[in-house]
Amino acid sequence: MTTFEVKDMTCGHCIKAITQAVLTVDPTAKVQIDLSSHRVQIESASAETELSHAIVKAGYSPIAKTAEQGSSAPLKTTSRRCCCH
Ligand SMILES: [Cu+2]
Repeated sequence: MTTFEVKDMTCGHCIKAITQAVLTVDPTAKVQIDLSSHRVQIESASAETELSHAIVKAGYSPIAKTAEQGSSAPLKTTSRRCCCH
């Protein structure tokens, strides 16, 4: 289970975009998103870096939440903003 915090995920469109991005990397992945806490939980055989790259490509800033090291710095996003902005 990989958990990301995605602060710039703000609406249903964001959820759809992120889910699509993850499924592009791994079509068998299970994606659970909690909009109020900005959490994206992914059950996938793919590496965390692959999943986070896919989310970044979709235009968001995922922060990996790993048990060992807490949170890492957000990855640099492209200039594209969330669909709501
Ligand atoms: Cu949105």
